[in-house]
Amino acid sequence: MNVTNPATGKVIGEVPEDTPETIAAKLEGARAAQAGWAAVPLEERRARLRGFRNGLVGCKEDLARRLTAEVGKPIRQSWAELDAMPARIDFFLENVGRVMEEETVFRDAGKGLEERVAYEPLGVVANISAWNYPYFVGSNVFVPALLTGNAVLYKPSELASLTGQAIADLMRDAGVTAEVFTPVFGAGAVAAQLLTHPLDGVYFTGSHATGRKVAEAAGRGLMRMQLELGGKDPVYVCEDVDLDQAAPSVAVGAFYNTGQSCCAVERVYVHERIHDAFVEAFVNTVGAFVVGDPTDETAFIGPVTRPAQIEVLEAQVEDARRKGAQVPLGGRRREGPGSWFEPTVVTHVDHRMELMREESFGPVIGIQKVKGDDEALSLMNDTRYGLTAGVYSRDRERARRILSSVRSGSVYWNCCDRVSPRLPWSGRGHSGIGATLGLDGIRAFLQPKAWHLRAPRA
Ligand code: TXE
Repeated sequence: MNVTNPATGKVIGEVPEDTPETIAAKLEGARAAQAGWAAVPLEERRARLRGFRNGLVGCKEDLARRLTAEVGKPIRQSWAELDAMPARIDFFLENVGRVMEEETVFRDAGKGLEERVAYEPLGVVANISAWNYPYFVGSNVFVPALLTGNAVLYKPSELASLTGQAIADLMRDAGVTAEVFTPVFGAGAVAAQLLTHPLDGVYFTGSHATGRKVAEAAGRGLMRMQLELGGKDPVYVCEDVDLDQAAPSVAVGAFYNTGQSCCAVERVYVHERIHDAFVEAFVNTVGAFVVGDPTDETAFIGPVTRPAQIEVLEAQVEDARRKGAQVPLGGRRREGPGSWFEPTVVTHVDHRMELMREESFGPVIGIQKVKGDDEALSLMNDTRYGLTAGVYSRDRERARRILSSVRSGSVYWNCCDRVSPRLPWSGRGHSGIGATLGLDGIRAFLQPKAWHLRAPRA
């Protein structure tokens, strides 16, 4: 399987693609190894995952360059992803013990009866992952899965295979064997083949369309399933904000990682009283973002990682134009090698337009004028997705009122495009099922066992 640099269109590497036979053999190896791994004392499992964490820190520069080469992420943003990894892994290391702790929930000394709950790993789980933040979205699954005693078959995105390979190598160096953490390489067909096997769980990060296929496969095999899917995340900017703070904050939330974040701002609603001034400040901010060679430290916007997405962006902008929208900035693909799309701001939009309904997942954003909070809330909820939503206002109570009525897994006041290892990450509706991160994101890899214990009569 070739690996292509999206900034140049050049092939930069090769990865051996798995076949039905190698997948079956890997699964068998994982099955054989899992019980032994679960029997390793938690302290030792923790030590090995700490070794993985330290390995990431030790070769940060190489890993960042590799990530930038294969997905086109601007180098500063590759560094930032790697810099955030230790704290993320530490959260799991520090909290796995208390989540796994057995508890006595009932005791009757007179009858010699005790009831206890214990938590066991699921067994062998598949982690099918996305390319946009391969370290984040991968480790959200495989770190807690391994810590809790599961074996993992890790299928990185075909667009981030070199990074997947590097992650697998670091695991091995840290003493997590190739059977306990097994990479599986390939595209959709390989992932689909993997899911024909009897697994104990599938943890998927990716698009809604693929998530549905994974759900069907998980249903057929009756296996535990978790889906972290896309979004159409809204932000509402109230009339009381400081534009110099709000406009750049929302612009970065929309265009960071070239707009290819699951929680990127995808729709902006602005109170009519400040709409024009906000658009001006927003366009000025976005117009100043440096677009270019992602290995250059000044670059803020890089190529679109998946070439086919360029057509989606073009079609959304074209559909919006046809229905009356204006495009004060960008709007076109950039010719030349690689896959590039101009940072694009679209105004005078409404919900008849694809741009305001379907995930763009690229450097394109629509801004819509609203009359007030009620209209903003009803538009924010006019979607089948529900990953994140934000309100910018000086008034915390007003933001709380709006955000508590928004259907989404995470809500933000005066911030956006933010993830914390301490908080559960989940989606409503088409944005997914289950939660990663937080304590829920550790429990997700465990199953309870109920112990009914009766002491023999003396
Ligand atoms: O997804 P794809 P991508 C979302 C983000 C966007 C998408 C981008 O919002 O929608 O992910 O990631 C494999 N059976 N999130 O383009 O194409 C494929 O090989 C089984 C949400 O990678 O769906 C890859 O490994 N698997 C998020 C994986 O599915 C199949 C965080 C994803 O591919 C398959 C980050 C099949 N039939 C991104 N076909 C969150 N909510 O946390 C393909 N695959």
